[in-house]
Amino acid sequence: MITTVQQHLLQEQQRHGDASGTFSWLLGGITLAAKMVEAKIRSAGLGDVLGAFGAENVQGEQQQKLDVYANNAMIHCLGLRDSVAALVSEEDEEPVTFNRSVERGKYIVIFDPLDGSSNIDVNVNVGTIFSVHRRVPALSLDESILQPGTEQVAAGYVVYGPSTVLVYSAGNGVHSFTLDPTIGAFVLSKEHMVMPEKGPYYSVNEANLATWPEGYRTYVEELRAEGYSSRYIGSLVADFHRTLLKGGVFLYPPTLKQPKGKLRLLYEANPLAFLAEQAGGMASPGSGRVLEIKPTGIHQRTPFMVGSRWEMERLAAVLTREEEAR
Ligand code: AHM
Ligand code: MG
Repeated sequence: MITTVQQHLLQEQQRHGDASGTFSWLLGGITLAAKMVEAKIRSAGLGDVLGAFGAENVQGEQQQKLDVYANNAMIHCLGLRDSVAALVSEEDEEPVTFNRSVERGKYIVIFDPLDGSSNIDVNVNVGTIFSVHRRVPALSLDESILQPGTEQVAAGYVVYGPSTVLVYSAGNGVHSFTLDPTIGAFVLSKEHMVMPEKGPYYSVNEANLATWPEGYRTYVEELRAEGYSSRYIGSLVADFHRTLLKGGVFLYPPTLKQPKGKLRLLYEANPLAFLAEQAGGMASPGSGRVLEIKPTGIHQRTPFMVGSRWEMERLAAVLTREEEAR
């Protein structure tokens, strides 16, 4: 028999002595929103769903109509759940709270509703990324939101590709589910995924090469010399998904234009770093762990390097070597 994502979560929770089901109810909100977004994406081009919405988000980026739709779907599907104290989205400047006492909400959900939106109009994979934190009663709501990634209770993403795949971890391994369109449910496809220890690909926007710190240039040159192949989709979820399955390394180093990196700590780097570590890989902002960064703002950016253990250890060694030579 099949196992749906909801059943899988319930089993996990029972194993961990939390039988209330609150958490699986919350994840149910995310999967419902994902199915709404997937339905919209599948028919993109038929209706008036492609193209710019006509406004900019807090990052000063053009919002696409599907960005707005995906954000509304997440807020609608999660906002009705009492267990949600606040929602934090790439598309909203401030955390979204609800007309009920924050004390009733045990969880904070942080998300990028539609990652890779520059790829929508050209029919290339996009995704939804999410991170779940516990609201800590002894902390203010803002402090609860700004907990480091190590405190995530769950994280995951949905990649809208040739099939729609959900990958999540609640701290006990990484599991993937494929949307079965005939029954409308995410069905278990891989349990306890392990990122290969070493892979064949590096993935980076090489157009920025001239303005990376020296160490990253040396590192990529070394990988090239060793026969690595290059892959870059420009949708973080899709580039990460490949890295999880095939191994290798994804890099978004500091650049002249984005000295603090381009990707966002709370809803891009942290959830994917959590998944990478759960699958045996590593994630770093240049040195140390992404998950140990103490956030100072909800839309803060970070350099983000993630991948197989071998490539990540090699990166750390090259960056240290370059640092010492200076
Ligand atoms: P978005 O959340 O506005 O879609 O932007 C994030 C995207 C990531 O999906 C991707 O890894 C990165 O931006 C690509 O950036 P670039 O075009 O600079 O290579
Ligand atoms: Mg994004």
